[in-house]
Amino acid sequence: MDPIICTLFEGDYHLGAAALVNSLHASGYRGRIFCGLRGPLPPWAPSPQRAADGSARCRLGDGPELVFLPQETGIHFTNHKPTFLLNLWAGPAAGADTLFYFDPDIVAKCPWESLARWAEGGVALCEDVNPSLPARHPQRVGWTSFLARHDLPVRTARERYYNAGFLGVPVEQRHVLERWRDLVGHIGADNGSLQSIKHGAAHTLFHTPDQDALNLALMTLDVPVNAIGPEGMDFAPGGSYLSHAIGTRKPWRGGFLRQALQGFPPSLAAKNFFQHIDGPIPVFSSGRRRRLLASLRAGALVGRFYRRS
Ligand SMILES: [Mn+2]
Repeated sequence: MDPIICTLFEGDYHLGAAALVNSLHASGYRGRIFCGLRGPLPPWAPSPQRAADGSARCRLGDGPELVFLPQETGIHFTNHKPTFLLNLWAGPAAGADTLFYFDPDIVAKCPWESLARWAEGGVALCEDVNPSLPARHPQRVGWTSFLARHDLPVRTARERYYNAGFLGVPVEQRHVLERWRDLVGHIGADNGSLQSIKHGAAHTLFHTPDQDALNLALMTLDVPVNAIGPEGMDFAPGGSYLSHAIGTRKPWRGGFLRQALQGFPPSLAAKNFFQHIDGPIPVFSSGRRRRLLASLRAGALVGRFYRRS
């Protein structure tokens, strides 16, 4: 079976998911996109057909087909990722040769063929904002002791730190997801909770539990990683694959002029989000669209003259 794409969203992240779907449509992807969600179906879903099990599906013109799957979990969605992917493979996406996950604050910038190639023979990943995490970094030294306590020896010396907002997993490497899920559980037990995306300070052993767990999983396995540097998500200039609007200033919430006056001009990811707001899913009403674009232009103008040093 062909590759499958999935994402997870709740609250106003459905606006980001709509832009993600539009960007995948623009890339030429015409397969299925599984949307795990909490709460009601997004208002932009065109005439969804509901099934008895609570799921719903709809098709966007000539594709892709969207399948909405309500998720019953109390933990933060970011910590739910590996379980969600494994459930897909065990159920509605059974037989898929590759599973791609995208955060709803990501848009694709390149043709689908380039994204599909990313996961050939290895786990597709992108390096994070701070991409260097040497094998003997004190953080990894702490992680190694943690792994030993759970009878998991380090099998591969990793030097880079990957972002967990996007990944592509070929079926031969599905065990990465199992290890990732188990480690999210172990870290949750250590931290006392899986309710939040961040925990403690940056030097805390597990500051970003789900992403740290993915990086730990890679230390314990000898799977090949097909990686792009931080430019792959527009964390650095020169990228051509994805754009990832990380942090709390989500582009669909606007406020660009105010942020620019505070020294935060609109990010490249914010600008790329607005490349994908029109179709096939209209993400905003025409009035809201106009106000957001005016705010974006004003923020960009201020940002040319004024930025935080
Ligand atoms: Mn994200």
